[in-house]
Amino acid sequence: MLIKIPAASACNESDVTPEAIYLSRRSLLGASMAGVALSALPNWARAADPSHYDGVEAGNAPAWFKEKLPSAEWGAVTVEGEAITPFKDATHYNNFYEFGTDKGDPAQNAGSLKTEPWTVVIDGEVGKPGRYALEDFMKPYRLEERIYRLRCVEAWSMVIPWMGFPISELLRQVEPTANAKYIRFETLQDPKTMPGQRSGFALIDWPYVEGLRLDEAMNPLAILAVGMYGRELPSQNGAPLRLVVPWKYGFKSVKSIVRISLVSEQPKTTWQSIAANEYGFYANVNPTVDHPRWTQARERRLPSGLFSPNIRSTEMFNGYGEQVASLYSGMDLRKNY
Ligand SMILES: Nc1nc2c(c(=O)[nH]1)N[C@H]1C(S)=C(S)[C@@H](COP(=O)(O)O)O[C@H]1N2
Ligand SMILES: [Mo]
Repeated sequence: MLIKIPAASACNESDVTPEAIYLSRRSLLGASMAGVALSALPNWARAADPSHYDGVEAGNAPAWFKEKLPSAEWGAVTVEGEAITPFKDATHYNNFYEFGTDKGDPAQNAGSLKTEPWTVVIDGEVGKPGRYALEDFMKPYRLEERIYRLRCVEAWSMVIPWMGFPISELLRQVEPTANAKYIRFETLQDPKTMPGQRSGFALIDWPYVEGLRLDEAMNPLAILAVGMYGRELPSQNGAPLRLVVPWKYGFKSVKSIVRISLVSEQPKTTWQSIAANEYGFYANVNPTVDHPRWTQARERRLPSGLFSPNIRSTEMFNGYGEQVASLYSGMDLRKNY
């Protein structure tokens, strides 16, 4: 008798294209996950030292990054008792629609991104607006390693050792005015090097935009990252400068930032503009508020095999409630999803 085993691709999200289409599939996958027992957590944690990360592909770090490495604070924030996702997975399973909508597309295509020279504009409601070469923009900051969970709205997650600095330190430099209520981040728009911006397929009105309330941006966990796994950011992970807000769904953590604006009104953000009923401005990780088409109570911690899925319960605020819950006291998180 012939036993039918589904081809790996039949259940592999990496072969699905726009998030919208991928999402309709999620409900099927969600149903099949319902009966799966939670697998045991790996109960080992690695020392936070870049030499301990296996399989890290050597990069080609700019001089300013190399100069900052010796004074970096390793393991400034860590995740206890959860394995760090292998470098290979963190760099080959990506969402970066500027380079294509398949999970493998960014690794394949982001080589065309030119990160040197790179300019960052600071504007809007600030005392000190400016336009900086990245190496000048970075001068005031010491790098910290922040090992954070990353929970995508699509219900998969990773643990990634980022290198960056708190946004609060940037805000101290640029001096927001009394009118500044939100911070808005914009990704590079360059159809010449970003093939996803040349096709209308992703439904995105480029450039990709994200934002935070000013008090969220001031929270010590909110960082701007320039590296991961002890090296500079690989292009597919949002080189050379990206946001990381670990208590929110991954789509808030905008990549390859060229502009940071302090604004008085809540910015119009990319995924909210595409489907406001599915993706809110807040996008706090919340296992009790399901996506309209699938549960957010569980997640696949990558790497996760087709036949031995590594499923775990999703934590409120992605496990960072102690640090961030007070930002939302008195707010209805069911409405403000
Ligand atoms: N500019 C831009 N930023 C982006 C995205 C994108 O498509 N474009 N995808 C987001 C989503 S949905 C996630 S889950 C994270 C993924 O980050 P990673 O690939 O480094 O894991 O990046 C976010 N930042
Ligand atoms: Mo995501």
